[in-house]
Amino acid sequence: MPDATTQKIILDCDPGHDDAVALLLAHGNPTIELLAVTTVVGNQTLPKVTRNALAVARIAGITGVPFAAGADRPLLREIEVAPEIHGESGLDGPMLPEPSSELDERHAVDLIIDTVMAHEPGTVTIVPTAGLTNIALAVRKEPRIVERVKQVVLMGGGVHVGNWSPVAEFNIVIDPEAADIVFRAGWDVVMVGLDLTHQALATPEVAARIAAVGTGPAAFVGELLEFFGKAYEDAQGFDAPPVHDPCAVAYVIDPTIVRAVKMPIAIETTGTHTLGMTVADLRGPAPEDCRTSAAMELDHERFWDLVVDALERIGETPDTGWTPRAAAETIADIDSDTVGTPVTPEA
Ligand SMILES: [Ca+2]
Repeated sequence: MPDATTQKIILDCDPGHDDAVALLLAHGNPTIELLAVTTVVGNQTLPKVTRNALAVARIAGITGVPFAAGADRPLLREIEVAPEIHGESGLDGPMLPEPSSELDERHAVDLIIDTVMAHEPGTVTIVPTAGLTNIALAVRKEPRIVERVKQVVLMGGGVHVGNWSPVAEFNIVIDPEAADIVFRAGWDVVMVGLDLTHQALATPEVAARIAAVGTGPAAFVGELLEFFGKAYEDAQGFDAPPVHDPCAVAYVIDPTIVRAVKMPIAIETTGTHTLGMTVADLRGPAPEDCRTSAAMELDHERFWDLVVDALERIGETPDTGWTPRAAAETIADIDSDTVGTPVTPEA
């Protein structure tokens, strides 16, 4: 039951392997009350990431939470997706079940606005783990959300480090104008960027802890991380994949897991070589009216403790519509032994 320590959040995402883990963490952690989930073009096209969000919801057993689809393109820029990291589906690796729930009929922007305005001021945190198109549109459509929201804790950016360019991170650079609106809106923004998320590596030890949970949803996360790890190794030379998005949820659950530093942060929207850079002013002490901060250090152990704990609490879920790959292969083996003819897996 929600109580005074419960953190109400809206998760705005583009699943996305790490978005899926963020969704599972938000669902499984007892201090988070997930009010709504919204999707936006990003890692893949809007139809794909929206389908993925609903598939993850089925596997995780998330019911009674509205899901809505939002912007299918950035404010000004052409669509840029990330198949080299997330595959053609946006969530390659595991076999995905058909969604078993319907989308909310509202546009994501309206669901965000309605949800914020329906709750007490200062109680709702927005957690964007994707491009900031939906959030920028919500600010423009209903500016009163700015003073009503408790804080915005977003995965994106980095203090002068990048992954999509030398100095720009994907979520910011795919819609820098939207990011500019969000960072300048006047609410508290915590930038959980690459400085922090590159510490959230899913090492073999982490994978073993997740596997040891022994449930379907944990096996699903294992398959996600296996694909994600290979993609990160091939695309960016990582030994273990940085699992970005759940870091933002973890900060909301327990800010002591993260060291965040107050600093002015501006979004570069015109740079020839620096488009999408989150320009942080490190010239020290931040001015009194500074509303932005950057997450710099992660307690790796306690972060993964939260993820494992969430998976343990989720446990087995009914009607996932999902079969772990190992089990699917075993079934195929048994069938071929029994029947004597090879079984061709369905596409
Ligand atoms: Ca994401």
